Amino acid sequence: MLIHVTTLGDYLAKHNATPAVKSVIATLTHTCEEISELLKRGALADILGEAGNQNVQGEEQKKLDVIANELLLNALANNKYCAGVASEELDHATAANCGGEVLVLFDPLDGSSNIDINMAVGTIFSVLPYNNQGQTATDDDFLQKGTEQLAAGYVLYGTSTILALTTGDGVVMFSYDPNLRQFILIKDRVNVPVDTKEYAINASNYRYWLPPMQRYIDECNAGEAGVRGKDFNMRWIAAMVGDVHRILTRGGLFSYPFDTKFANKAGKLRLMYEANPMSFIIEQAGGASSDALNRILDIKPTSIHQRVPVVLGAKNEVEYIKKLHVEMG
Ligand code: AFP
Repeated sequence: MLIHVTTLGDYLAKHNATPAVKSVIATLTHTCEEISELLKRGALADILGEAGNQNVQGEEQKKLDVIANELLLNALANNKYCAGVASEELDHATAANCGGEVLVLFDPLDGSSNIDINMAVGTIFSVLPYNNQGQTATDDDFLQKGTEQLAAGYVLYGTSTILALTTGDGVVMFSYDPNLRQFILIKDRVNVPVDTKEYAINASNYRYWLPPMQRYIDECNAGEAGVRGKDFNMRWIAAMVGDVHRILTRGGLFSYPFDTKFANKAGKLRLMYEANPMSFIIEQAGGASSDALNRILDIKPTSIHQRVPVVLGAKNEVEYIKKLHVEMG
């Protein structure tokens, strides 16, 4: 029996994105296949543990952070359409091919604290237009609003390897078939319900949050007897890719809100490698994304490693959290 499947290649061939966008998506996803293979072998591939150095954000790098970063960098450097690359793990953007048409940004290994405990991690990517063709790309070329993104996606390395992708025309989802060595289409219209009874937040930071966020979580936790009139469930994967994937699969609300834990950080998540691509995906699936007050995709970046508070998922919850922030000041 011949079963017809749509591979990522089939999907891209029919899709009306530019050749440059299709080509970098193919390069990114091929490299993610390699990362997925390494993760499957784990300790046997000597990829677990610390790399012994810190990234630009002062965070300890894991071996796999470094390996995934290098694999992606090398692959994109050889893609003629890619003018430059910015990574969460690099101090500055790296110029690639000055004749290129697009810039690629990525978090090579999101959720790195999960690597050594054999839990879900992911790769997040974003594609922007390159507006200085013929010149060498610099950090400044990357400082574009999220609304400018041509494509965004993530690969979740979980019990199976999943790709979620948008080029601004809805969200599609693929599952990697290790036998065929191909991503196979599993959902062609992903939809995030406007309401939910499930939230994801690192509640150990409660004392550092602003009062409106404390109030929101208090109200959720008061359940049916409280003002929300319903019981909420809580989940936290400690890898944004995993939490966003759950929201794309069964709905929900995710937040890494503003907190006062670290004086120089407005939140933990990076605008350009995490918040923008995930916000593009969530909005394209019918959800909403904000920094609690403003739409993430409208933020004009001032630095490639900028951090932002993030509230995303079910539209009505994102709106409700904004209302609390407006009312409570
Ligand atoms: P890394 O980018 O360092 O792997 O961190 C992952 C992450 O930015 C995001 O994916 C998680 O939602 C969040 O951190 C988890 O943070 P906590 O460890 O504070 O819960």
